[in-house]
Amino acid sequence: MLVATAGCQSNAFTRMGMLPPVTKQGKVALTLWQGSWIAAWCVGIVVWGAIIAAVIFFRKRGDRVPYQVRYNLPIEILYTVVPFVMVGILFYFTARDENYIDALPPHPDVVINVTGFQWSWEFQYPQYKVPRSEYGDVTEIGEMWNGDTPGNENQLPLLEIPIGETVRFNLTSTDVIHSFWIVPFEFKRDVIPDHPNHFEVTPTAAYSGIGHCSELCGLYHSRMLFRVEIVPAAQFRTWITSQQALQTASGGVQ
Ligand SMILES: [Cu+2]
Repeated sequence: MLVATAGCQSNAFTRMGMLPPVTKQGKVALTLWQGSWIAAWCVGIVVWGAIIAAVIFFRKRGDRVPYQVRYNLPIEILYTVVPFVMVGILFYFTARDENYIDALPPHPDVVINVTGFQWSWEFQYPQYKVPRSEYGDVTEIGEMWNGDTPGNENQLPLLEIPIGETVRFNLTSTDVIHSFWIVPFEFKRDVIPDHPNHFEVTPTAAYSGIGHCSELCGLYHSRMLFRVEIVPAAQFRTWITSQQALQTASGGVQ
């Protein structure tokens, strides 16, 4: 079963539109998504089969009025109970997986304070005294996006996280509601003013891509992007050291 699921997760069709997951939690979300599709297909096949059987076996064969029936208690009980059972099964697996995905183990290896604002992101690594991403000034962002020239990817704020360690995200907003979305996490969470949100992931694979805001938040919402790099732990530590050196050089660390 595990082997079958692992095999399934590598195929674009069996992932039903999802990207390959890059975290433990993403794998769980993907498996829930696939399981829901399998359940939906099973229900669909039964329903389509019943419709086709009715069309074939109970079609009009003459002018005689068909045999009329009223009340069939066993069938009425069946179609009341079966949907409850189906909802119960979907509820069980969803609640189980949500609890896993939402779990916040007490001692994360890496903590990142994410601040969303119109229209960019700031990433702070408080454990390492790396107080902000190297880019993230809102007026510069505005200028950067003026005109039709696409922005330079290297000017986007950078979020770098290590493979195989637990990473805690603390999400806050300084203005309106945003939403923090890294597509292959198979997960997003709202970033709400005066209401800190949290979640934790354990990255399992290297990844390099673009993260998004997924809550319409104003004029430049669609351009509220950031770079994501998931790298081996040693490379992550080297990057942290280089960030600390940069901060010291610019004289800006408290
Ligand atoms: Cu936003």
